[in-house]
Amino acid sequence: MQTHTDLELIEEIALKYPKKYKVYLLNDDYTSMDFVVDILMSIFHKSYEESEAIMLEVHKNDKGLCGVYTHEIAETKVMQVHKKARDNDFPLKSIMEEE
Ligand code: TYC
Repeated sequence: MQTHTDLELIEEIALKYPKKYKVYLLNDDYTSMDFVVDILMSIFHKSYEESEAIMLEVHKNDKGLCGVYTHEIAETKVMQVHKKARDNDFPLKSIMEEE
């Protein structure tokens, strides 16, 4: 009878449960509050109210969670934040961390 090798089992589990990554915004002294709210609505698809709450959380505590995604999507969100910030001359930073 055909049985699973350990490696096949690991691959099967990895396919079933892909790792997830938390994407955060970081505080700085120069990015405008309105711009951060716009980023949260346009890139992270948050409501205006939720965006304002996350922005204030970052402003007060230096870091705020914007969403949890697979690796490729998290990487894309971070890149989109950096591009939009750069295009608007703001130093806003975003980071991702394995969950
Ligand atoms: N601290 C900024 C200000 O006072 C606002 C801000 C909030 C900046 C969140 C970045 O991720 C951020 N204008």
